[in-house]
Amino acid sequence: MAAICRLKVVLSLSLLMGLLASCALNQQNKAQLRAVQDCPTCPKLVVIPAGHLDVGSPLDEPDRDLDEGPAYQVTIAVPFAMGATEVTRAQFAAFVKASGYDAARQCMVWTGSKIEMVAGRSWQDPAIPQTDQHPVVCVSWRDAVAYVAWLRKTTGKNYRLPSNAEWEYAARGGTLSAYAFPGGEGEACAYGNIGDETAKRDVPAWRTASCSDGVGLGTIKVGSYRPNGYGLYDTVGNVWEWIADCYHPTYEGAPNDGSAWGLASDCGVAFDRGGGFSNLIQGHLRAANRSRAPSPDNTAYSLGFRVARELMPAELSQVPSQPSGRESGTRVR
Ligand SMILES: [Ca+2]
Ligand SMILES: [Ca+2]
Repeated sequence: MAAICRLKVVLSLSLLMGLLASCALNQQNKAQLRAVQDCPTCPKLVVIPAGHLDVGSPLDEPDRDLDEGPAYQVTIAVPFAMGATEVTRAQFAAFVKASGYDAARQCMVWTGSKIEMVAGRSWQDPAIPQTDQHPVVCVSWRDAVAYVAWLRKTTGKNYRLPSNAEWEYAARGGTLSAYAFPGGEGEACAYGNIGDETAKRDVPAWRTASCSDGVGLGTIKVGSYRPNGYGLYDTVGNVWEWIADCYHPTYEGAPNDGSAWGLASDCGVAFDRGGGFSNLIQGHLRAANRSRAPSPDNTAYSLGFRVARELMPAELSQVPSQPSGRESGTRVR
């Protein structure tokens, strides 16, 4: 009888140790889902935590535009994934090769004295030197939407363009200041390829930031500068990025759940975020700034996009819990 009891104790201890080991493994797995990539040519994604943010700029922010207000609180209730970088030429080329998609064949480019629409310019020939690892440019909103639709079809995962609220929330990376990086505009050159003193050498008449990022008139390989607090690269500069939403001239009536406020194709007016290598006005590098595009068919040599994707239930269960305070993006009112 005593032997049987000892056996029970040993078995119970083994069971307990097994459960503890299982719990530890689950904790380890939970801590692992910070990045996702669904195929070798798919964009690398990083997990953006749930949280909340006052989207838009406060009334006293220098250089603010009217379309950045009124600031309103958004709650991102569920973590989601977002491209760590802008979509590259190689990634877009994989889509075109597999699908036969016919992308835009005209583009706004610098022609030596001004920026103008030029027939025949395209993502393959955007009038600036590029490698496969540079961001794809000269793609319209419709081209970007076609790309994410193809990703949905080939991966079975819910890819889409980021909503305006998602983009600003993710691009801020937990910051609340006018610029989503420390030190103000003079430090922007550490975080992205912007209209800088290098660009001024290419086009002396341009107004530029007072720092040097080493790149003049053109793009650079994605991920070349410091990431933000969520691990996103080039949310400052390199290329502007298409947003899913319809453009509204103010935020009056915008949804509070982080979803897109209609689609650009619904209203015929699109917009983009983050500034680019050729945009030199201080205001464009602010986290709340957005740039209206007359049509979803617009294209420009400094305009590309990044993707967003909803996380699957099994992935959501592995998202690590949020460090205290990082999710909060509400300004003191
Ligand atoms: Ca630059
Ligand atoms: Ca960018």
